[in-house]
Amino acid sequence: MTHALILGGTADASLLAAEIARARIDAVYSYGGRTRAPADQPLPTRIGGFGGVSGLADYIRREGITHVIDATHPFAAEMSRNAVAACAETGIPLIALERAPWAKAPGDNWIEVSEVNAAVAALPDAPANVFLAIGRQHIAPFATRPQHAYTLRFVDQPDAPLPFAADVIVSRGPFTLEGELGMMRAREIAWIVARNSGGDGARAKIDAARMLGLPVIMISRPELPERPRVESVTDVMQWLGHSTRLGA
Ligand code: 3Y8
Ligand code: NAP
Repeated sequence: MTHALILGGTADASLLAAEIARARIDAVYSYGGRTRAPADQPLPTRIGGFGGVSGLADYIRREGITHVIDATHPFAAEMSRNAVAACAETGIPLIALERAPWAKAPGDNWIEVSEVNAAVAALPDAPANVFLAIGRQHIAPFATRPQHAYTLRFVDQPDAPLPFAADVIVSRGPFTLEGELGMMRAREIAWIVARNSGGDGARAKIDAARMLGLPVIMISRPELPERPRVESVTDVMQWLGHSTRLGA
């Protein structure tokens, strides 16, 4: 009997939850509790960390989880690493639903860097209007470059002082090309810092930057351990159906 755990928190995870609910497959959806009011899901939902690898392994055993789908974000590296370790420990099958990275298109002006400190170093010395489209958790390193006028974008209103003076847009996306173009023009944005999240929910800023001829400092994804990986909800449903057919 299938009882799947979806490690969620992305648009793809929401699409998967809808499909699993439609197929009446028994599953639970999991959020990390990063945002104040995460989107409702058509499945029983839990919110908050498990307590590391051991906490997740205990959860899997206690709840009788038969399949784990890691549909988190490519930058949710700790959750993904924990899922690999906990599924190895418990012997429960794991699959990752992970969208492909954005590929540079003709006309893109990307400066590709490996992590956020390199992104800070890639900014110009001369003061500029900089759009940091990397959320809330990893902005502190930009405090070493206070000469810039920063625009940030958060899902929720900040509940603590910012590490540097900045203007905050509160919006949870997905974002539109028109909206991104309007915002960048109105704020005379000259630089964008982004993470190569892939997917459609955040790519409008990349297309807007290309149209406006703006440089994008693109932070590449963290390394993740080897695990079975698919890019479509259909492939996950087949994986579930296949394992279910074998009575796994
Ligand atoms: C809590 C669930 C849906 C899901 C929407 C996707 C698309 C919009 C684009 C920009 C980039 C960013 C950020 C972003 C996007 C989707 C998707 C995506 C980027 C929600 C959500 C949760 C989170 C957590 C949040 C992080 C933050 C990252 C904002 C819900 C809305 C910047 C990633 O305040 C915080 O602590 C926010 C933390 C992790 C990265 C960061 O470090 O700040 N996502 N985002 C999930 C949980 O608790 O488990 O609230 O409903 C989900 C979505 N965010 O149903 O349509 O699928 O990618 N999320 C990045 O760098 O790309 C915004 O502004 O251009
Ligand atoms: P992370 O740094 O990889 O994870 C840190 C810890 O948060 C994990 O070890 C786990 O705590 C807990 N956690 C994370 N995701 C969880 C989930 N779905 N269910 C239960 N616990 C979870 O994670 P993150 O980058 O902060 O991402 C958090 C959430 O936001 C994820 O759901 C992710 O899909 C979503 N999201 C992230 C980004 C991004 O840019 N990182 C973008 C869009 C959406 P324990 O160790 O205690 O189990």
